[in-house]
Amino acid sequence: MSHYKSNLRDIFFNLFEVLGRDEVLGHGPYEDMDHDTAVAVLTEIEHLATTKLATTYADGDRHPPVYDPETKSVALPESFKRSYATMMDAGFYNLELPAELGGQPSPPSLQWAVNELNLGANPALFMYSAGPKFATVLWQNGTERDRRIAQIMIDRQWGATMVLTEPDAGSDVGAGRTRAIPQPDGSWHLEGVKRFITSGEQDMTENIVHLVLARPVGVEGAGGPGTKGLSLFIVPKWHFDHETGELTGERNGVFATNVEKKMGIKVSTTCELTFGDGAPAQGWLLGEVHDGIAQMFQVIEHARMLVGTKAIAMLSTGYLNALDYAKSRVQGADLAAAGDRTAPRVTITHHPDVRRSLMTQKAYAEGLRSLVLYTASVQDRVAMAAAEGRTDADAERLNDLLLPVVKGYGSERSWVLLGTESLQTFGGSGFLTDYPLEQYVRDAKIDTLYEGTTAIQGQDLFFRKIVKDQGRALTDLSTQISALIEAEAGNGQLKEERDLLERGLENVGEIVASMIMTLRSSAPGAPEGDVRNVYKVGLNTTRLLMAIGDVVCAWLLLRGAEVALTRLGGELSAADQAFYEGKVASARWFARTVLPKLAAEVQIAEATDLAVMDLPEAAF
Ligand code: ST9
Ligand code: FAD
Repeated sequence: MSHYKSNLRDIFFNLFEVLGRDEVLGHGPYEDMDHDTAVAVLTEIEHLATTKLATTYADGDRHPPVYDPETKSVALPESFKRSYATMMDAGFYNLELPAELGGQPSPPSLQWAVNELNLGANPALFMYSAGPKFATVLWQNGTERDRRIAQIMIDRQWGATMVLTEPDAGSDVGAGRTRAIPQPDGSWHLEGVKRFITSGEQDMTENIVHLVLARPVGVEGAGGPGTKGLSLFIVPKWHFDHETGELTGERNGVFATNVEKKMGIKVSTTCELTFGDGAPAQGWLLGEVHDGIAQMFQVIEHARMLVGTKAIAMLSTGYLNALDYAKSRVQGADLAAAGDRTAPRVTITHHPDVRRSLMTQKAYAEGLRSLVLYTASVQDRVAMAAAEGRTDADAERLNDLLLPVVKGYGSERSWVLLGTESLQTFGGSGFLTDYPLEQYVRDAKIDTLYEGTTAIQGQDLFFRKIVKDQGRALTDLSTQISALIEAEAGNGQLKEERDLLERGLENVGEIVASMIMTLRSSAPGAPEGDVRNVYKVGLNTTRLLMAIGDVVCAWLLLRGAEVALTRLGGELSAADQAFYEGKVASARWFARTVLPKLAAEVQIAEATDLAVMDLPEAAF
C-alpha cells in the first residue's frame, strides 16, 4: 500500500476555484496547456506519485546508498533506481522547461502543484531529477557554449548539483575558500573542498554537472572578499565533447570524498566533494561573467520554493495518514459518557483533543498549500509579463517577499506539526517503522536547515524583502489582505474571522513598526541611538517570519472559505458538501485558534531588551 496520501481535490480547489488559474491556462505562452490538459496532467502524475514513485520511499530509507571510498563512488538501491527511471521516462520535467529547450511550457502554479505530488511521494527522487531544470540556468545566463551544454544536459538527462557550502562557509557563503585558477585555454582549475552537496554522487545518470561557486584568483576585478567575489563554474564529473555531448571517457578531478550518514532523506546522497586533489578539476565560467552569487540565487530562489513545497507536501500526507488511522482506532469511551464504565468504546475521532489535533493539522496543511500555490500564482504574473516582453516589478517584489515565508514558515510549521500532531495521533504506533510518520518527521526536519536556515529566512524577509524594498511588497500584500477584511463576501458568515484577521494584520504591522523604529535607532548618528539596538531587531526576525506566515495563511484560508460558502448555497454531491464544509471549518479554526496568539507576539517584540545579549556566555 502506498504511504503517500495526496490531496488533488484541494489542489484543484486552490488552482481553479480560489486562484482562478484558468486566466493563464490556455493563454499566451500556455496556449497548449489549457484547463483540461492541466487536469489530465495532474491526474496522471497523482496516479504515478501514489504508486510507482511512492513504493520505494521506505526502501530508500532502510537501504541507504553505499559509498565505496576506494572508487569514490556510490551505489543506490535498485528499487529506488527503478522509481527514478519511471519518473524520468514519464518526462514530467518537461513542464518546467521552456519551449526553446524542448519543454512543454506550463505556468508556475501548475508546476508547483505537480511538484507537490512528486515531493510528497518521494522527495529525494524528485531532487535527483532536477538536472534538466538546472540546465535552464545555463541556458538563461550562458554563452553559446553553455547553452549547448544545457541542451545536452536535458537530452541526456544528466544529474546536476548546486555547490556552495564548505566546512567553514555554511550560512556565510561569502566565507568560501574554493579557488578557481584561470587556464590558457579559457577554462579554469578549481581547488578546494565543498561539503553537504545533495546528489553530488550517484549511479543513475551518465554524467553530473556541478554548478560551483569559487573565488577566481589573479583576475582583475574579480575574486574579492565575500559573496560578491564568487563566480559560478560549470564542472562536469566526466569530460565530454561540448558539441555532441559524447563522454570522452576521461574523469574530471572532482570526487566525492565522503557521503554523510544522516537523520533523514537517507537515500539522497549528501557529499563532500573535493576539487583538484591529484587531478585537475576543470570548469568553465558560466556566461564568461563574474556574477556568481546573483546567478546562483536564481537556483536558490527556485530551491527555496521547492523546499517549502516539500515541507507542506509531507505535512499534508502526514495529516491524511493520521486521519485514516484515527477513523479506525478504537480507544476509550466518549468523554461525555466517561462516568459510565460500560459505555461503548469509540474511535479516537470522537475525542475532543484528537479533533483539536486533526483540525490543527488540516488547517495548517491546507493553509500552507494555499501559501505555496498563491506564491506560484504570483510567479505566473512574472512569467506572463516576461512572455509579453514586459516586467511585472510588483509581482517580482511580492514573490521575493513570499519566498522566505514559503521556505522558512512552511518548513518550521510542517516539521513541528508532523511530530507534535500527526505522529502523535497514532499514539505509540506512530513511533514504529510500520507507519510512515517516523520517516516523515526525520525527512522533514532538513527543510528548516538547507537552502538557508530559518534564521537566514527571517533576516532575508526583514532586511532585504521589507527594509531594502522600502515596504512596497509588504504594503501590496497588506492591501490585498485588507480587501478581504473589508469585503462582504461569505454570506455574512465570516464576520468574526474577518475581525480576527484585521487584528492579526494590525499585529504584524505593529511588530514591523517596532522593528523598524529599533533599526533606525541603531543607525550611526541616530539621536540617542545605540548600534547594539540592531540586536533587538535580530531577536525578532524569526518571530516576524512566523507572524507574517500565520496572517497570510489565515487570509488565504478565508478566501477559500468564502468560495466554499458560496458553493454550499447550491446543489452539491455528498463528497463536495463535505469538502466545502471542511474548507469553512479549517479557515474558521485557523482564524480562531492561531490569530489571537499574535497579540502576545507584539507584546514580546515590543518588550525586547538587550538582557540576553548582555549575558556572559558562561551564564548560558
Ligand atoms: C542547499 C541545497 O542547501 C539543498 C537541497 C538542494 C536540492 C536540489 C534541488 C534542486 C533545485 C533545482 C533548481 C533548479 C534551478 C532552476 C532555476 C530556474 C530559473 N534573493 O545580502 P547580501 C544575492 S544549497 C536573491 O550582501 P551576504 C544578491 O545577488 C546551499 N538574491 O549577502 C546580493 O547582491 P545585491 C544553500 C539574493 O551577506 C548578493 O546575494 N545555502 C538574495 O554577502 C549578496 O547579498 C544558502 O541558502 C535573495 N534573497 O551573504 C545560504 N539574498 O544585494 C544561506 C542575497 O547587490 N545564507 N542575494 O542584490 C544566505 O542566504 C546569506 O544570507 C547570504 C549572505 C549568503 C546571502
Ligand atoms: P551554520 O551556518 O554553521 O549555522 C549554525 C546555526 O547558527 C544555525 O542555527 C543558523 O541558523 C545559525 N546562524 C548562522 N549564522 C547566523 C546568522 N548570521 N544569524 C543568525 N543565525 C545564524 N549546501 C550546498 O551548497 N549544496 C547542497 O546541495 C546542500 N545540500 C544539503 C543537504 C543536507 C542534507 C544538508 C544537511 C545540508 C546541505 N547543504 C547544501 C548545506 C546547507 O545549505 C547548510 O547546512 C545550511 O546553509 C546551514 O549551514 P551550516 O550547516 O554550516 O550551519
